[in-house]
Amino acid sequence: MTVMSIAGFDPSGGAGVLNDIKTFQALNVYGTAVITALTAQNVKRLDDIIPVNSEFIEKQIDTVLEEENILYVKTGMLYSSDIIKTVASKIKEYQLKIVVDPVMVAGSGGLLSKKDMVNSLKKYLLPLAKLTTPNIFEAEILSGLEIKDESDAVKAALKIGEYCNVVVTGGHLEGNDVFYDGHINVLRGELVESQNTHGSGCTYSAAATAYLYKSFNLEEALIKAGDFTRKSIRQGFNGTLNQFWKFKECTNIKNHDL
Ligand code: PXL
Repeated sequence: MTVMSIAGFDPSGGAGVLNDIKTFQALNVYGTAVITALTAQNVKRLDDIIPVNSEFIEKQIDTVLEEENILYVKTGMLYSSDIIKTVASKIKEYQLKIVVDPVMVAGSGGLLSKKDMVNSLKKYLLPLAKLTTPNIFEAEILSGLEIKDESDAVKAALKIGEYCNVVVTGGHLEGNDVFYDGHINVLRGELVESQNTHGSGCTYSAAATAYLYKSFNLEEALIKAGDFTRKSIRQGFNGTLNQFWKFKECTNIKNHDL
């Protein structure tokens, strides 16, 4: 039994499926990964995107599920309406539990989604989700509301909460996360001032998925995911996080002494 990330490929290693696998691994969870799109990018800029065709995405999911018993899926960059429909139908077919990270733009600002994908996300995928993890920008698009402070984030969470449980992540809310699962709960965090944040949304969502897989309840999983992400940002280097802060023999950081 294990988990799967269905997301884009960021060759810089900071976000997308590479980030998700690193996060799962650091939390001692075996990860599988289905790629929805290739990107050419680094922490500073997004150069290009090649989406994977839906038929091939289906094949990746089907072949992995032939051999692996997947309990939780985390979705990241899905790019288009077509890919969302494909993924949603596979989630239904295999009755998988999903955490949806509604990825829309890269940390560098480049667009990672087509315009029409937001409606499909709401129509096909969010109703199947156990949780969605928008940042402020994504929560504004999903709710249609402007978010300037915590009370706006609460309003947006209530709106998005019509589809599924939601946590509006607090990178821009002084580090506090607004969680709604039928009740509003503000998870107090602390804002980590750092340049090493490329992939922080992916890390948070993947960590929440790993903790849910380990049978923590939603609130516990989110508190732990927030803690894990803050520590990974603090240990980050050259623009990205380092999820391997737990390990004494850390071979994953970019400034590792050879
Ligand atoms: O952090 C959002 C994200 C998700 N998926 C891919 C990305 C990024 C950000 O750059 O590249 C593939």
